[in-house]
Amino acid sequence: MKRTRFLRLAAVASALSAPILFAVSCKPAASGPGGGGAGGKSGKVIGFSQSNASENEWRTAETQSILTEGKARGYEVKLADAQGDQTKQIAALKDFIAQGVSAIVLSPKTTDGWEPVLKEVKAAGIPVILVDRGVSADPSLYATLIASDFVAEGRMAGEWLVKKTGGNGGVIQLEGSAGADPAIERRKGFEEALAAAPGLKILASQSGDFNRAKGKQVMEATIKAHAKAITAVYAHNDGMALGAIEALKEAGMNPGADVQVVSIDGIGDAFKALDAGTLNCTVECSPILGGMAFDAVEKIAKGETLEKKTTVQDRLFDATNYKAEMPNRKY
Ligand code: GYE
Repeated sequence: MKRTRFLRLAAVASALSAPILFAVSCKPAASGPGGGGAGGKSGKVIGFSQSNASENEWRTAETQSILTEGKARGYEVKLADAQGDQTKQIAALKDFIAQGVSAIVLSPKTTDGWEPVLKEVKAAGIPVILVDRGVSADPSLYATLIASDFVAEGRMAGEWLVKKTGGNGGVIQLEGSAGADPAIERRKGFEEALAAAPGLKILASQSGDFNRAKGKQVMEATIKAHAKAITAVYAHNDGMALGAIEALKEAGMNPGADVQVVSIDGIGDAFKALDAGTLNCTVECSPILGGMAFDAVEKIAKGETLEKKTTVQDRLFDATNYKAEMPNRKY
């Protein structure tokens, strides 16, 4: 591992190992429109609720981006890692209210179950900036959502696969975490694209929880069930695709050649797998959201009203264009 990368990871690891959240109450919650948009508090302490900091490299990069950007702009960022448990995330939001943070950056684990706590946050006058995933709640409860268009990502992956396979074959779909916005929407977009190719059938569709080891396990099980009928794998993130590639190799199959593998995120290891020829395509989904998140924090503090959604632009990489991009990858 290169020294700079090691230092970056070490910095994130030490931030993550900090106790969840304590003390440092700055000031009592001010009244004001808060979560609705304009009129946030002007303090410099931000609560960041991360759904699962150790889920994968993508999430490590996102955490690092938020922490680094906050520090660069003179904020204290309080990181609360919910370790994949929404109950912990809700408790963290309540802690942030008690501490009187000036804004909350929330990366929600699932779409459902947020209204009651977001109402409490709004009543405390604290604006909420959603990053990377959306929620199904009244939009007046948050200031803005900064995320990719997951349906479009799934559709791009599906259209690529239809073209590449000539619209024939058997696909295994490795889904993200149940109930998470990107899992629901990446499935929707992909299946919409496959509707145009009745000869390309989804043999099995199962959650690998956005995690490499789980992606591998699910792939092992589906190989046992479907063996030679598998001609393609679509994973809702690169981590699961990389796990699936390991499982395919161990089963004596040939990922990248006999089995087309397409996924989403565009992490560094996915580019290495594109280079090795074991992964065929990745649709980018940037975790470098710190700049946009703190732009939102600062606009809210100035009383500006934000668009309800800022869509992060994504690109598709495959054998035809990945090489030129390799030196530019930031995660
Ligand atoms: O693709 C995945 C992660 O919410 C967009 O969650 C994010 C997704 C990302 O853990 O790798």
